[in-house]
Amino acid sequence: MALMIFSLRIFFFLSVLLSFGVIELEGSHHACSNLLNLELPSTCQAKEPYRTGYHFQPPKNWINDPNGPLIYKNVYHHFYQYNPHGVAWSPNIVWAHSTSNDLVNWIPHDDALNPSEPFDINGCWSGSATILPGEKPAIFYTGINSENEQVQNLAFPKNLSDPFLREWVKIPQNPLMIPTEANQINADSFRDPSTAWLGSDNRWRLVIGSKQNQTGLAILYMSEDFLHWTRVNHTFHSAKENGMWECPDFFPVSNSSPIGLDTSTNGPDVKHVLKVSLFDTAKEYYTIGTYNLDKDLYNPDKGSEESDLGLRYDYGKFYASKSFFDSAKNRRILWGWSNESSSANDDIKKGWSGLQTIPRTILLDESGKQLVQWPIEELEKLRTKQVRLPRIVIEGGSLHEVLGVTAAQADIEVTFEISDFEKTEVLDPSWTDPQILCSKKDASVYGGLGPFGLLVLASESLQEYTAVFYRIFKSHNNKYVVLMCSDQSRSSLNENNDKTTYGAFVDVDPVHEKLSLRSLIDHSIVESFGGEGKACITARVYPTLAVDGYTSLYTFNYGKEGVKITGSAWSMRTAKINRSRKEENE
Ligand SMILES: *[C@@H]1O[C@H](CO)[C@@H](O)[C@H](O)[C@H]1NC(C)=O
Ligand SMILES: *[C@@H]1O[C@H](CO)[C@@H](O)[C@H](O)[C@H]1NC(C)=O
Ligand SMILES: *[C@@H]1O[C@H](CO)[C@@H](O)[C@H](O)[C@H]1NC(C)=O
Ligand SMILES: *[C@@H]1O[C@H](CO)[C@@H](O)[C@H](O)[C@H]1NC(C)=O
Ligand SMILES: CC(=O)N[C@H]1CO[C@H](CO)[C@@H](O)[C@@H]1O
Repeated sequence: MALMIFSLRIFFFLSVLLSFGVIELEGSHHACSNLLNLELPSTCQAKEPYRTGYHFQPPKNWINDPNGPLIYKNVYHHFYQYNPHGVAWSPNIVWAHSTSNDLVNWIPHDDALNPSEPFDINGCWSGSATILPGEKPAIFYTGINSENEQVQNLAFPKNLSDPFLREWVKIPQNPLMIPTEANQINADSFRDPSTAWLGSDNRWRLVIGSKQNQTGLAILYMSEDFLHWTRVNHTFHSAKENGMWECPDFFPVSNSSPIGLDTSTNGPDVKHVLKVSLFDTAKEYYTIGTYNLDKDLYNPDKGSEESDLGLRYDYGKFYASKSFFDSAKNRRILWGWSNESSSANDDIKKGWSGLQTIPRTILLDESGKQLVQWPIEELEKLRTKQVRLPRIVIEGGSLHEVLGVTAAQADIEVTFEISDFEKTEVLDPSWTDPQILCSKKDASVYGGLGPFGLLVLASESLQEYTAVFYRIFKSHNNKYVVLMCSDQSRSSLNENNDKTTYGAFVDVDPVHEKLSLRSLIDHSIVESFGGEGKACITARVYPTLAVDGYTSLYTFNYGKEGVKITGSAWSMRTAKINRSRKEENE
C-alpha cells in the first residue's frame, strides 16, 4: 500500500508557527481543497455540517436522556426524551422510540409515551425498562402530574406479538409511587426510576433519584407483584453535598469474566456499580462497591470518591446515561446523552439539539477498581477502507497527516510506544485536577513526553482543530502519571461555542503497557477512548472551515521525546437513522 501519510516538520511551538499564519503543504490532496480560503465550490459545501453520520439523532428538535433501553425478541429498543415542538427543552416532553437489529441502524416509530393522563399530563420524564419473567417488558417512568409533582408510573406493551412494541399502555392504577408529607419526599426531587431487580426473597426493588437538602439520595422501593410498591424506610445510598441525584443506575458487574450480567444477578463473583447524574453540575460519577442483601444497602468500596471528582464514564459531554443487559450477547450496554456546546441561536439555525453517544459495552476492569468501556462491536460494520498508519517514530515537534480517510466521519485507533522517558516532566503535587491541567497545558504547549496524539476535525492550515492527546508526567514517588486531554480551545472560529477543555488521568503504566487511543469522529462530536477504554472523553465541536471534504486528520507530537505510533483509520459509512420512508426504500 502506498504511503498514506506525509510528514511535516514544524519548528518549536505550534503556536509560533500559527502566528505566521501559514503551514506549507505539499500540494493539494483533497477533492475539496481549501488552502487559500477561496470561495468553495457548492459541491463541497455541507448543507448541514454538524449533523452526524453515525451517531443517533432524529431529523429535528430537542433530545435529551436515553430512556428504557431494552432488547425484546432480538430487537433493540431505544427510547429518548424528545420535544416534538422545538429545539429547546420543555417540561411536557415525550418518549420517542426507535428500534434496531444492530444498535447502529435505527427505524423510527411513533412516540411510546405522551402526556395524556392526570398522572403525566405535564410531561413523561425519564425512566427505565425491566424485563419481567415470561419475557414481558415493563417501563417505569416519571410523570409530571396535574399538580406539577413528580410521580412514578408503569406502562406495558399493548401487543406482545409486536417485536417493535409500538404501543404502550399506562396502567389505570398509576401513579404507583408518590411524594407525600408522610414519606418526606420532595415533589420536585423524585424522579428517574431505575431498572428493577429481583432479590432472592422474590421481591422486586428499584431506586429513584432524590435529595434532602444538599444530600443526594437513592430511594429504594420494594414490591412483591410489581404493582404495589412500598418505600423502604432506610435510604439505599446517599452522599452529602451532591445535590439532586438524577438517573440512578444500579447494576452488577462480574469480577471473574468479561461478560455483562442481568440486573438481578448477585453472588460471590459479583461487584455492584451505582452511577448517579448530578443535576447541579451536569456531570456524572459512579462508584464500585458491594450490595448488602440482608440490609438492602449499597456500600461503595473504601476510598471511593463520591462526587464528580471521582470516577466518571466520560470526562466530557455525557449525561443522564443508562445501561441495560443485552441477553442476546451477554453484555451490558451503556447509552448517554451528549448535549450541544453551541449557543441557543445556533441550535435554532441547525434545527436540532442533542445526540446520543455510541452505545458502549461496559465491564469491570481487571484491577476491580474501575470500569472499562468500548464502542459496541457492531459499529465496526460501518468501517470502510482501512488506512494503516506506517509504523514510525513521530519525532518531537512534528505532525503527520493521515490521508485517504473521510476525516469528518471516521474512526481511528492508534497505539503509542515510548522507549525513552528521560525528558518526562515532573508532576507538580498541586496539579490534581486533570481538566484544569489540560486547559493550562493545552495542545499548543510544548512538553517533555507529550503532548502527542491526534488533531481531528482540523482545517487545512490549522486555524481550527480539536486535539485529543496524552501527556506523561513523573510523580514525586517516581511513578508515571498519564494525562488524557480533549482540547476544544481551537475547535472553531465561531466564538459562541462552549470550548471547555476536558481531561482525565488514565490508569496505565506507560513503561510496561502500550498506550492506546481511539477516536470516533462524526462532524460535530468526537468520542475518544483512552487506555483501551479506561478513560473516555466526548467533545462537541462546530468547525466553520473543517467541514466535510475540507477536514483533515493528523497525528502529532509536540513533546521533546519521540514516540512510536502504529494503528489504523477508517472512513465511516453513514448509518441509517430515522430516515424518511422514501430514503428507507432507496
Ligand atoms: C400484534 O402484533 C402482531 C405482529 O405485528 C400483529 O400481527 C397483530 O395483528 C397485532 N395484534 C393486534 C391486536 O394489534
Ligand atoms: C435541612 O435543612 C434545614 C435548614 O436549612 C434543617 O432545618 C433540616 O434539619 C435539614 N434536614 C436534614 C435532613 O438535614
Ligand atoms: C417503615 O416504618 C414504619 C414505621 O415507622 C413501619 O410501620 C413500616 O412497617 C416500615 N416499613 C418497612 C418496609 O419496613
Ligand atoms: C449542556 O451544555 C451546556 C453548555 O455547553 C452546559 O453548560 C450544560 O451544563 C450542559 N447540560 C447538561 C445536562 O449536560
Ligand atoms: C422522533 C422523531 O423525530 N421521529 C422522526 C423520524 O423521522 C421521520 C421522517 O423524517 C419524522 O417524521 C419523525 O418525526
